[in-house]
Amino acid sequence: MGKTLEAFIFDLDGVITDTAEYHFLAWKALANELGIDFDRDFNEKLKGVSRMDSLDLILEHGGKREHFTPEDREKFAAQKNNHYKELIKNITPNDVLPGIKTFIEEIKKNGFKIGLASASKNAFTVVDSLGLTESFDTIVDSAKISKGKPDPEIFLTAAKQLGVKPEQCIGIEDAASGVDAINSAGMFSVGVGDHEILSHANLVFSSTSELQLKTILKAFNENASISEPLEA
Ligand code: B16
Ligand code: MG
Repeated sequence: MGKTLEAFIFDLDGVITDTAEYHFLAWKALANELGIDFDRDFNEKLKGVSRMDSLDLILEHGGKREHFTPEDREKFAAQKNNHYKELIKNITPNDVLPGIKTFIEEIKKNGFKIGLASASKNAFTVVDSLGLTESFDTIVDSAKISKGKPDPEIFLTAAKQLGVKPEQCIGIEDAASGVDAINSAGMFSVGVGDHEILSHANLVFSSTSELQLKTILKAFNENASISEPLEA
């Protein structure tokens, strides 16, 4: 028998809500203060990447990695996070990205489970402000995850918490590192955003408003029958 689908595992920033923009603004402010150029192209590399790893990438990008002590780096990360926390204070249920609420309802109506696999330590606060806490069967606590995306750990943890196998899951991501994490977890990957950036995904939609359960299920089932030998 082919694989049976049991669950959808969502990324948060850039998929459920546009906090990706707030991360960008907060990192840009810090980078500029440190005299480091920071544009949207470079910001792509930080999507889905943990706070400290993002800071290291920025310092490296500016050729300043060796200029600062671990204490300085902790201070910079805290500064960025405080700025980010200010920016997300005004999040309301109206900030859920277009199409996501209906998509989640459709998933639930069809009896699939829903998990959240966000690298953000602010995920619980953001989901709460969006009024979506009850929509998730499980939310992974990123503080308990030791390896960031593209490592599959966070997606595997979400599947485990849901009590399903990775191959029974579909992961949804806006970041290349997140798509790679889903693929390494052995799940079916759906990307939302730029087709070129998300070229490793099994299926890509240009925006959240285009997410279609029917199309995803069809692609998942086709993929399942290709990747498993047919029964005699
Ligand atoms: P925090 P996701 C990720 O969330 C963001 O994409 C990434 O830009 C951010 O650095 C990371 O969370 C850590 O966030 O500083 O709030 O702990 O896309 O995995 O939902
Ligand atoms: Mg994301």
